[in-house]
Amino acid sequence: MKKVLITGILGQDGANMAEYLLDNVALYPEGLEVYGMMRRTSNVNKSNIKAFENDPYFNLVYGDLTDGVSLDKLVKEIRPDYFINFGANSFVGCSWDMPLQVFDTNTLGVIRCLEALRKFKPDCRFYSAGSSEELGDVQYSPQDINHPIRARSPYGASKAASRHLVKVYRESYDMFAIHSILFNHEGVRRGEEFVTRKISKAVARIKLSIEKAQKFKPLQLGNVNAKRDWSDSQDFVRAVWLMLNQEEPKEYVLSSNETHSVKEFVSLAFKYAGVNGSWSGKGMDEKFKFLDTVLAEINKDFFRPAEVNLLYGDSTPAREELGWKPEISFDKLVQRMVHHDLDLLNK
Ligand code: NDP
Ligand code: GDR
Repeated sequence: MKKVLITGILGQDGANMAEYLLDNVALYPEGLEVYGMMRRTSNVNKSNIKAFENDPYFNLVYGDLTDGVSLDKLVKEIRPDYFINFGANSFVGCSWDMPLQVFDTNTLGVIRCLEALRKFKPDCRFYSAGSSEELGDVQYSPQDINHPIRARSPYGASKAASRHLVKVYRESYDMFAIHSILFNHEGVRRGEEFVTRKISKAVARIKLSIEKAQKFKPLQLGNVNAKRDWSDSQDFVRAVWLMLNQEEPKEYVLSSNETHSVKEFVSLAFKYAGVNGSWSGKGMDEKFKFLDTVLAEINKDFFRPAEVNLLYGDSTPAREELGWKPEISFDKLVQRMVHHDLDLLNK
């Protein structure tokens, strides 16, 4: 029986990873059991795991990346064959407001996972999610695994530090431990404060208001000229599993190999909701409008103290060496997110 322990199970990637493995249990004749770790909160939101929470091969367990005792206990009791660390404070925007908490979770949390494995299950294969935010003010495009670390946020710095730690444990203790550079990835399980989900939810709300001839507040955004390399999380979890099952622990970039602006995402989202509009104006006066109706506008509250202006990845090695191929295009991703949020509102 292969046992997989996943942190961040209530988040986007943790839930998608668990669902992918549970959907493919039949591929593992020796058996596969998934353990999803959640932290204790007063008001738990289990919406991302609703589809598989009662699966016989799934177990929900408590633990916290800021608490090494809980991680030691889980590793000792479960004795996982794979440990996938998707748990993090993953919102770049808040990382200037709580840098210590971000480092505690994202960096010390990774040491705590590695220490638990080193002490109690050193042959377990460990994966920790790294980020294109580590690359920061990029020096060349597209960015590959050799791009220098130039983080622009406490979040980016916390992930960069964790990358070094994973390398140190891999080389010092001969552990199968990898960290990979993940460019942005989204989907219908995406948290609502991230820009793609914020847009798809607002577009659905505005579409419904227009249909009902009701007043609405335009979508409020920060830097709409930022460019990101957006993929679907469901494509990425397949690649993470391939990475964990390579012979040698090699690290990769995962990306769509395309870059699009926040503005493009907004235009496409309204298009898939059947709402016409276009961008006009400059700087703080930039607006997305249909005739005189403002659908989206700029709000200074959503700007960051420092911005990563352009992310554009090169995942050719992952495609060639792992045989991974993303299946969901940028257009399809936007369409799925908008249609999902329209369906939620129409329920
Ligand atoms: P989410 O924010 O959706 O999920 C993160 C999860 O981590 C949440 O469920 C959260 O719990 C949990 N968590 C937070 N703090 C702790 C803690 N102290 N102990 C245990 N669990 C904790 O992120 P994603 O799923 O999108 O991302 C997964 C990983 O990939 C993260 O490490 C992220 O930084 C990284 N990443 C993501 C990218 C993306 O575009 N999605 C790109 C690059 C990297 P709760 O639900 O209770 O808040
Ligand atoms: P990011 O994602 O910071 O790239 O981190 P986010 O969706 O928050 O921002 C993307 C870009 O959009 C700009 N932006 C806004 N962002 C938000 N959240 N809200 C707004 O209103 C808004 N307006 C413009 C941002 O400034 C930024 O340029 C994500 C997270 O998943 C990280 O965990 C992960 O490591 C990186 O992707 C790769």
